This record gives sequence, structure tokens and C-alpha cells, in this order.
Amino acid sequence: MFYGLMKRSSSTLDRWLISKKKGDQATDGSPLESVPKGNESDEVTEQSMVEALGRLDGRDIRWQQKEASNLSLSYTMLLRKREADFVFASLENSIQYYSGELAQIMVHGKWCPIPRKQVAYGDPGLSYHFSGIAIPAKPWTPLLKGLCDAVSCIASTKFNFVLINRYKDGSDRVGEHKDDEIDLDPAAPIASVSLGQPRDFVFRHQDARGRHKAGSSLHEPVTLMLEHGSLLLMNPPTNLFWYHSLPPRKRAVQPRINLTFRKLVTKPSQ
Ligand SMILES: O=C(O)CCC(=O)C(=O)O
Repeated sequence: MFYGLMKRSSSTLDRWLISKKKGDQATDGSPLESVPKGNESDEVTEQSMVEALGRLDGRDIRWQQKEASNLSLSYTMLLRKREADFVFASLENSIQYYSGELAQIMVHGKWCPIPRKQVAYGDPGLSYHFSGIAIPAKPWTPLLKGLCDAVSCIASTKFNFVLINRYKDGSDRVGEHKDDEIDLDPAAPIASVSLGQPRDFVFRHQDARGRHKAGSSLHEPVTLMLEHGSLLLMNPPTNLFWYHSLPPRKRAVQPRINLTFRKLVTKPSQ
């Protein structure tokens, strides 16, 4: 089945949608199509999943590309439904999210609880600094390392860190921000794997915000629906010019997990 790229206008946003047949899980285009080896009825296990990820060949990927002024996005379905279901359930059973100080961010000089849960995994000693906090990486689990290696191979980038966000439902969200922290290699993409509830992901150009609103007509917002099992690459220099957010959505009632694989350039602390 072909998942075509469709562009159409909505009231305020130019929506970039991935079309699919009703009732279909948008997974036929997944490069994991033929794995794990064996019958479709074979149970997916962590080992078979990690092995399947290890066999992924980035050349099989059918990307859908969105380009605008200093924006470059590549989108594909990475996992079929059953593998995406497996990874989602496995993360739900195993991930312990941060609490306390690591579950707060500094907004306009005040500490606020984040409207979602977050945690990070990565290479030893790495921490990611943003919004006034330093998020330390927990040691890789086999599944997260398998995903990181697969996504690294696909994106031709050696990622060393993943930030995991969990949204319990459509009231959880991420406000507009750029991923342009000094810890990040500016030449590397950020690879975003989404699982669970599909959610809108909105990009707005920096010249189309606040007092720069005059630029709105030049830079239309871009909205993507991030599907269960999808992979989005935010390629450079997108994060230098475009803000992104995951806005609240009343109709989204199921939980969602998002993993953003990143290449940190800071040296591990001693
Ligand atoms: O949940 C998402 O899809 C994106 C999260 C995000 O904006 C980020 O990690 O920078």
C-alpha cells in the first residue's frame, strides 16, 4: 500500500498528512516488513525485536519529505503495528520516569511541573541541559539500545542519548521550543520515534511568532500527525529557525510515548 503525502489547508494550519486506508495501521511501508523471521503469528519478544532492529536496512526506507525555508523533515513508518505495540507495552512495563526536580522546568523564572513525564537514557555520563535543568542519562536497556542503533544507522548519525516523553492523554503536552541547546551537535538530525496515541506536531517559524507575526504570511505553520510506529527526522537547520510543539488535544484519550534520539557533543562528566 502506498502512503501518499497530501497537503491541504485547514482553518489556521497548513496540514501535512499521511493518508492511509481506513482501518489500516500505517505500517505496510515499514522496513521491518519481513521481520521478525517466521510466521506472523510468532510472538514478538525483546530478543526477536532487537534482532529485527539489527537487520534493518536504511536503504529500504520510503521517506516522505517536507521542505520549507530552513525546514527539512523526513517522515516514515519505522515499525509495523505489532512491533510498535510490543515496544510501547515493553516501555510501559519497564520505564521509570523522573520525578521531583527532574520533572520540573524553569518557565519565565519560575519552576513548573512538566505537563507530561520524562526520562533519558544514553551513553555513560551524559546529561542534557535544557529549560534550567540537567537530565542525566540512565544506562541503555537492550531494547532502547537496539532502537538507537537502528535509528542511528537509518539517519547515518551516531546518536548517544534519548529523551523519552510520556503523555498520559491529550491534556499532556509540550510547549513551543527549539531543540537548539549547546549540548547538541548542530550538524546532526534529531530522530523522533512515536508510539501510541497519534498526535499533531506543529512547527512554527521564528519569524511568525510574537512581535514577528508579520512573517506569518511568509512562513505557514506545518503540522504533522505523528503515527504509532513512525519515525520523524528533524534535519539541520530546522531547529535553528523553527519552533515545535505538541499541543493539547481533547480528542486524544490514549497515552503516547515519544523518543527523541539525539547526538550530544558535551563530554561525559568525570
Ligand atoms: O513528543 C514529541 O513528539 C516531541 C517532544 C519534543 O518536542 C522534544 O523532545 O523536544
